[in-house]
Amino acid sequence: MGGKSLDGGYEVNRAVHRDWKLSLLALFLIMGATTSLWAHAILKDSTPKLNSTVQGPDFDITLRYNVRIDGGRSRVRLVSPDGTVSTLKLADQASPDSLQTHAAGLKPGTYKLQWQVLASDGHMSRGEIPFTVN
Ligand SMILES: [Cu+2]
Repeated sequence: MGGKSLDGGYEVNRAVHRDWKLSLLALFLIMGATTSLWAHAILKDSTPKLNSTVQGPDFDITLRYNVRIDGGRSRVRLVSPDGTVSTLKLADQASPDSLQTHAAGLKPGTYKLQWQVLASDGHMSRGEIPFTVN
């Protein structure tokens, strides 16, 4: 039982199997890297713009991305100067790559928008937009 030729054959089989798994892993890594290059949501433009000053107390907020995003699974939160965080109610998407909402009753000070969006490829991205209200 278990002669040299059988053992040898087993070793070869295992080596081939391992190579096949490594190739598959490499393929998935390459696919993942490629996908992440073109499909994650990247903020292209916003109102207010990054580090800009806007006139309060009320103004519209628009965030535009490089890809389609799922508005139903995206969130925009407003961080007030005192650290209070409130979730802004999103309007219906005017275009598939953008989010719209509205800020009301803001006193002068420094604020931050925290966004979290689900891109069309199923990946979440998040970011912050600091801005000032006059
Ligand atoms: Cu992605």
